[in-house]
Amino acid sequence: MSAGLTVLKLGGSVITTKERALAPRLPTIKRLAKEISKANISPLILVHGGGSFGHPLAKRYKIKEGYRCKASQLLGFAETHEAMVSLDKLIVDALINEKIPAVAVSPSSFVMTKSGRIHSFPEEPLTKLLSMGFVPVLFGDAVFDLDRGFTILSGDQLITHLALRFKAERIIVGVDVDGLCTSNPKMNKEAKLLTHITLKELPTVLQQISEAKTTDVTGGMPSKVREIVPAVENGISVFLVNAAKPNRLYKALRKEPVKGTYIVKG
Ligand code: IP8
Repeated sequence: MSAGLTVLKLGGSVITTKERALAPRLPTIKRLAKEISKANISPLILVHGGGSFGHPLAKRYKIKEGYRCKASQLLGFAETHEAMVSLDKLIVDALINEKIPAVAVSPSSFVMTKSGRIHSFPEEPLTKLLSMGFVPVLFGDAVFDLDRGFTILSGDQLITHLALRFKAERIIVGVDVDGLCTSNPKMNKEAKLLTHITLKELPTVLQQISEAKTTDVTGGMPSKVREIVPAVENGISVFLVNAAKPNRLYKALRKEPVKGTYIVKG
């Protein structure tokens, strides 16, 4: 299926289990690679989150806050990046196994941030990869920052940047819940799925979803959704789908009806 560019994010809690450090969900990663391959989408950029690979290390060494002239933090930065590279290898290997020409693109080697926000992002390599039919695979990463020395760049900031810069048609975010709900579905069984939500309705909903339980240095669902707002404002369709459930991502990629949340401009 060939259409406009799709930017797909696979959330860290889908591809890893957050109960233990450095614990990938290998059967899920393999299943998702199969679904992506079967959907046969082009062009496609894939971005994945950190889950139990990036976040615990980033937290331990306070990487997001920046360099405080501690040698241990330099090692912490190296370990955090290395953990993300190993998670990325599992994803890329699974995709290649399904005959997808996936190429790992490590944000820390070409993206610079300034106070945590993307500052420079040379686009030539990605433009070339996409024009040749490759599937670039990026990830939330420990990156170098003009003010802080280093920081953490979330996969969510990346997907919005990529979607705007490469004029994506849509963003699909694979999460481990059915979508945006009236409250946090992991804490409240009464939570109701919102299938469509406008930018005007978003602030009220985000207020209702507690951030308290997150172990992510980049914030929980509310911060992740807030990052995507500029893409929605620019007319890019955003769909949240439960990628932890078989076949949902496949259907979303194929534009078939499936449970999830559309975030629309208005
Ligand atoms: O899971 C953060 O990416 P995210 C990556 O998309 C690291 O927020 C290294 C913690």
